[in-house]
Amino acid sequence: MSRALCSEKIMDAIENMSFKGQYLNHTSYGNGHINDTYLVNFQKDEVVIPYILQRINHQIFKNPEALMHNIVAVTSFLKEKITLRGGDVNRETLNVIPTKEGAFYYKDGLGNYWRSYAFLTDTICYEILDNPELFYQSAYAFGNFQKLLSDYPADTLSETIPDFHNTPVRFQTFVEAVKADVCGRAHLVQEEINFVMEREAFTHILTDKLLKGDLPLRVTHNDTKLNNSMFDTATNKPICIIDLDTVMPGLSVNDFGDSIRFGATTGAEDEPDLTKVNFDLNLFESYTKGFLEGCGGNLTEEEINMLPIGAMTMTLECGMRFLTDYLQGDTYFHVHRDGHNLDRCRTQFKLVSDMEKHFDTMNQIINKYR
Ligand code: ADP
Ligand code: GN1
Ligand code: MG
Repeated sequence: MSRALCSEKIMDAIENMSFKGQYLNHTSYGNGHINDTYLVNFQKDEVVIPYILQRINHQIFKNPEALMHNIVAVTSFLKEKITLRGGDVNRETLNVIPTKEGAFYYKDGLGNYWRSYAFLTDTICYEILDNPELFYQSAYAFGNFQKLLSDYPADTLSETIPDFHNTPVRFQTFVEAVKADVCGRAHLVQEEINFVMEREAFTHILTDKLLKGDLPLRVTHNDTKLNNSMFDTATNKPICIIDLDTVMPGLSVNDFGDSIRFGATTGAEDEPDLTKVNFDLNLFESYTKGFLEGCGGNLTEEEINMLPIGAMTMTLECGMRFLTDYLQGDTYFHVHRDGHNLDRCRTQFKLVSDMEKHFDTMNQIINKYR
């Protein structure tokens, strides 16, 4: 989409949302890799009202209608639980702002899907942190999110991305991308390709356990990055779990693992200097403690046993997905520079190597808090 057209389409979407007051301005917002996110400001009676407007990435989410149905159903369910615990439904879950026609999304003339949320004011979104206490808090929130959804009727949820965390399927897609090599980049990343190939057997551990019934299928978030939890500026504790596009049946250990790969590190996900990227066992310990407490005794023995494998699987899978996207020409994740996906892939593989070295210590930490 060209910039001018894009701006015109954004204004069209804004006009179709039931925002209150007069339009002031809008700007690109956040660091999500998938959707196009905007902050839109309106003014009513001298008060500025901010909104989040998102163009849903419908190349990735093929059925935005079913996706929005999931989100509205899940947030309604969460609101009942939040009310029961005496919480604030306007701050502790996402609130979809309907279109002027009362729908949960707006489809424009070009086939783009737009949705809007109330903006969570007085919150901070951390992209990276080195503070174990804050990471503990994030872990508690993601664990508790899963606990709150433990009695959600899973069969009513649509699978918004099929095989999202099916790591062996991700491996196959990666192998096909290497074979096809549509951009002629494979020769540049032979070391990274070998890194994945050597770990094929590892990619099957969790899916095999799921098939055998050793791990339960639960309703999970599936994208538990630190920047998908919003911290309250007043308390510096997470107030709301966001980015609910991938809430669907999944494995609890993957929710644990996805947070670890993004957060239990000394470097950013896309840090080009790998000497700055190390697996941080202190942060791992804080997250473990918080997640197990947040899950509130809901996890089985085997789920707890598998937490370190979950961390390694999600880190390897994510690195493999970045590498696949690099090979396929950067069509999935938003990129902001040449080689961006390759830098991201390398940080993940660095962390996998570190985790392999510290596997015994990870297990000892898990045993301390089980
Ligand atoms: P993506 O799927 O692209 O990651 P997200 O839904 O996570 O999109 O949104 C991207 C970023 O926008 C978030 O990391 C957060 O910083 C910000 N954001 C999203 N929703 C809200 C909200 N309701 N209030 C305030 N900020 C938000
Ligand atoms: C994407 O949407 P965002 O930026 O929170 C991706 C995750 C990856 C992550 C890597 C729907 O998350 O699966 O782990 O990037 N989301 C989707 O940073 O693919
Ligand atoms: Mg996000």
